[in-house]
Amino acid sequence: MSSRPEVPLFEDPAFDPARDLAGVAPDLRGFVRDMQETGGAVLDLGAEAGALCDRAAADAERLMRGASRVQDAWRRSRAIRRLALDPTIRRALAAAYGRRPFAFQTLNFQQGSEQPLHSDVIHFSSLPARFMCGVWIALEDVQPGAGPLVYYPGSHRLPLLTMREVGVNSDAPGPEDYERVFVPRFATVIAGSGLKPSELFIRKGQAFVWAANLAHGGTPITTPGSTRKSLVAHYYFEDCLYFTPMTSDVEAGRLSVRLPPDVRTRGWRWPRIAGRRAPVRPRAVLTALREMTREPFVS
Ligand SMILES: O=C(O)CCC(=O)C(=O)O
Repeated sequence: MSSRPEVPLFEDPAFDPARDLAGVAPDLRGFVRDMQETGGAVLDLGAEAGALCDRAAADAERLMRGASRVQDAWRRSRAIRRLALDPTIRRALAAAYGRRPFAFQTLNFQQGSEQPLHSDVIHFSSLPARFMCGVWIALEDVQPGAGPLVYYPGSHRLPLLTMREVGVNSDAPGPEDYERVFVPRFATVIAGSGLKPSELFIRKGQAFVWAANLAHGGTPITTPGSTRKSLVAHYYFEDCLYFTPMTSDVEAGRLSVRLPPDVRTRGWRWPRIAGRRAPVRPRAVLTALREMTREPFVS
């Protein structure tokens, strides 16, 4: 993997299966093809994953102390860290993106999240664009009524929306603009796209990979008290610039550049542009330093 593509392999508008799948290992061609066609694909993590999922679920529950979500439990759970570093996932992502991935964040859920529809790219973006993805790992079989993940196959091909494009006229947008303006506007865009939703029913030890711009969210929980134990790991790819569009003025070129943690090394990744280290504001370095020593937190 010496030359770095500027577009993830499966996101290339000129993707040609006959040509582009020839360089992909035969057992991963179906995965890459699914990513290309729908923006999401299922992976089986193998025979040992079931026991690891049980340990990850127990660790997450202990760290949640009654809450329903914990972020970055990988810092305190070997099982969660091992799942985020799973070699099957890393190999598949490297094949689909053409760059090496690294996990930078984990989220564990005890119940369905009921999160509004969104695409991750407003939270975690990169230059070159779209070198980011989420991986949703089922820590138990997903049951109807437990608020399964919903996603819109094909939505990864829609244009990437910025805060200004949805109507936030600010050079320093923030989370409140996201809730108030972005979320409803995004729902309207998806409703108007003509795309149809799919719900995700996968088994313990399976993982669903979603492309950075794939629209997804949590459906309502219709069986009160049901659990939907899951682990979401977010990945960036090597040698990119990493930034947060939600707090950036993309059109003006004012990007909230970040130094994402690296789950494998427990350090961080310095953002790079065209093979060189990118300049980073001292505040971003301080944030990264704080992140390195932060305990998992619940919400
Ligand atoms: O698990 C879910 O219901 C949603 C998770 C999600 O949207 C995310 O982590 O980005």
